[in-house]
Amino acid sequence: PQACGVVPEAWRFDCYPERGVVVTRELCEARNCCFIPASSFSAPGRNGVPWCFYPPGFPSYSLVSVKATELGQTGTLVKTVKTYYPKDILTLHLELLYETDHRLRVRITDPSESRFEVPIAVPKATEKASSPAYSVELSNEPFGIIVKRTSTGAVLLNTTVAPLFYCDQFLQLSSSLSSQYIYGLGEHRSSFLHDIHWNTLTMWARDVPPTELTNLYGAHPFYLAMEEGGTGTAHGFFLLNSNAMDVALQPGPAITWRTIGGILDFYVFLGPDPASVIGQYLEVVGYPTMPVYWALGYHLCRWGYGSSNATWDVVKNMRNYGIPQDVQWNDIDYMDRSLDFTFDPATFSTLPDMVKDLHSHGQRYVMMLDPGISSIQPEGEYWPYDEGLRRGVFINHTDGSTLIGKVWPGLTAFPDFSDDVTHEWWYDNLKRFHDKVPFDGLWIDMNEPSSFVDGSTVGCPDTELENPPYTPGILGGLLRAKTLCASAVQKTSSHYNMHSLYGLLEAKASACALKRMLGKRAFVISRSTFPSQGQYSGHWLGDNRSHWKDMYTSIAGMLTFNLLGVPLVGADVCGFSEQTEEELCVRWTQLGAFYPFTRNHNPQDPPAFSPLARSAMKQSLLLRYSLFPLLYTLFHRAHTHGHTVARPLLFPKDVRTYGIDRQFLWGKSLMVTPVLDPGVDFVVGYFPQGLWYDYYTVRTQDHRFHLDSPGQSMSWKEHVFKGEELRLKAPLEHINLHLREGAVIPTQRPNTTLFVSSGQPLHLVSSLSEDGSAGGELFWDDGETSDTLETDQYAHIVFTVVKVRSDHYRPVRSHSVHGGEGTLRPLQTSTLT
Ligand code: MIG
Repeated sequence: PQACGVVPEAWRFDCYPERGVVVTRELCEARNCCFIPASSFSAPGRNGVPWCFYPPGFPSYSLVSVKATELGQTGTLVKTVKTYYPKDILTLHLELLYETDHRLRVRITDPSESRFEVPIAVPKATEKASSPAYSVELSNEPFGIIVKRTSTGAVLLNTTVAPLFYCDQFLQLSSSLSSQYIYGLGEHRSSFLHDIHWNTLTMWARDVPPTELTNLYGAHPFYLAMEEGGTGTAHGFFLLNSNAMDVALQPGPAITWRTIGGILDFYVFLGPDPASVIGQYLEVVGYPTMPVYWALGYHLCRWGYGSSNATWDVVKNMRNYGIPQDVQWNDIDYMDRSLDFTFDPATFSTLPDMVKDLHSHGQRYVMMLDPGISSIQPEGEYWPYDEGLRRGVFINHTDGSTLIGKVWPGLTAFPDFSDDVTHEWWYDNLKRFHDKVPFDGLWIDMNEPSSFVDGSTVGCPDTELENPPYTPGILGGLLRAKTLCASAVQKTSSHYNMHSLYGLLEAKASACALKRMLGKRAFVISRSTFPSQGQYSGHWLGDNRSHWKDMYTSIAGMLTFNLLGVPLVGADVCGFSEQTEEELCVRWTQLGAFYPFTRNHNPQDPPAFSPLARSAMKQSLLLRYSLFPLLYTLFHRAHTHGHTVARPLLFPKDVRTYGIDRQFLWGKSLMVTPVLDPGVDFVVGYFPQGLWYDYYTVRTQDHRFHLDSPGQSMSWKEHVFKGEELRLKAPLEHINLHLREGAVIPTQRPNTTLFVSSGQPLHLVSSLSEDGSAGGELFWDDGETSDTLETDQYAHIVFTVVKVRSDHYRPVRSHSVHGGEGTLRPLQTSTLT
């Protein structure tokens, strides 16, 4: 092909993305692509300029007819030249849906045969948007869609940059990006701001300790983008597709979505600010659930307590030291021979008593369940399997036999949570177990699903689903690596299509069962996740290590899951694998006190450390508990408006904040600047423009800002930041917190459980802006009844500080938006002082 040389490196779209192939000129030209070894050193393929790329004019689809519809437009796409992959679909149906003024949906489907679509409920528009913030241009030859922001003319999407592929098992769509500022695209271990320098992010649920450039436990094909030009405007893009896929970022800036099934069904969200982009995305996939209050307390867990008495001892120790703890957990070692819905009759014989003791202290109990159900117990001895077989709940091979894999209990079958029959069976199992051990919530692990044998004990058939013409860059190189056969049969569709939905559907089954059984809000924490997960569960970030680096990357993970609609998220505090050290564990407990979900997992509970460390940990947990009214209110905002709880320090007008992931906010006002390095007693933080108060001093009414440099205390009034870095004091027992101007936040005197602290008087902490005003709010209810909003059993109070003449007294006015003495059924009644 001619004109290869005119394609700038940054705009070369990979024509040979297959791994494990040395791409030669011959192979490349057989695809009618350009072959130019890149000028700068880079290996051909993954992490550099592709040597084999599409020439301008590579055959693609043409748009042959367009007509207006009630909601937008439809059109037909045709193609005459086949691609180098099998089963091109040469005629396609295009549908543009102007769903709201801020949301455009585009669907490209096969008009002659229906294809797999992700089984999650999305809103159905009934009317075309009347004044959309976007305009759509269609290019006919080659076909492409160009979406612009009407107000600025910014191009948000332009799919004409590379050919469109639509083969049965290879669908590829490329687009220019409006800037290099891309966030989201979980689940990966990376910085919060993605690197677009030839960075391919693969999605396919996988059990693996978080590693860079590897597909991890969850799949989230959504990104948030800040637009170029300092306008501060943001938009979002969501590809509603669950198949294994690559998302290739390149410096163009451009993106390529390469998925091996389903349809192309995507949304563009117009924002215009990052928060509203996220809200618009969550309008589609669902707002996160309102957590039960104790979900926000401190959780302790360990793999290998070994006995219920050892577990109980930890709880008692925590009580003796007066360290807050709401929830005690057990890992798989509570089970009898790792069998779900059993407990070890010898080592965990006192488990029911321990749980009762927790309850009598206002504490809760959560234990692990794995999806694999042992298939090798003698008939009549293990109800979950026997009954599961009877009801046909397990995933099968194509020949109808039960697929058997291997997990902790040995050989196991896997429940198909895409089937309602399975939900009923899951409920029955939970109920039977709950009659023995009255647990309060569930920890669902290994639900990628993970299996220690690839595919099944008898392998997998050699079919197109098992060996697709193209396999994205998944770890292990095969779809079945450490999981089930792709060809396995589930009620809704093949495992090939359903794999990455396993954790979502198990969480849904678990949350629904808990709610039905306990009559309250369900608590579920899931390892594998998919869009809309937040409706059913929270997430922990998996098997991190006790390393400083892992503590740092947890912030990006937490922020990313917040923008993906799973705000109840945190990493294993102090690290999961390897041995933690005291200093690390203190710093991590401080940071963890500001994870929306804070759980210490492994042999490193606070009482295990020196008095100094223990007291520092205790202080940070008390601090968290004192902020519970704020945290709870933020979760209410997430639940009702799709807001984030932990939020990036992303100030749209300040490009210097775009990459910050060593600091973050709770809501819009409380800034957390943790220490992330060993051996230091200071930390450098960025202060965006405006007035910031040191939380500890404002809390005690002393408006002085203690600065490390230039060496003296400055009055807060003298320090309006212009957007600058500051070196802050951070001795071991201290985590820096700052309150942004204009806030009123509700707090409470802390205690060792949230049940007790929520009965303490409420206090307001306010940080006035320069004009003397401030505002905030409180949402309060009984903390555990479902749907208190719908049933009017809550209070919502708005606080405002208004300017008066006196400089010293600025009364806070509170205004009850809803509720009051009569209707309020709080956890415990609190008074406002
Ligand atoms: O193969 O249940 O991520 O938190 O302690 C390991 C044992 C299985 C992985 C979880 C981890 C848990 C561990 N599990």
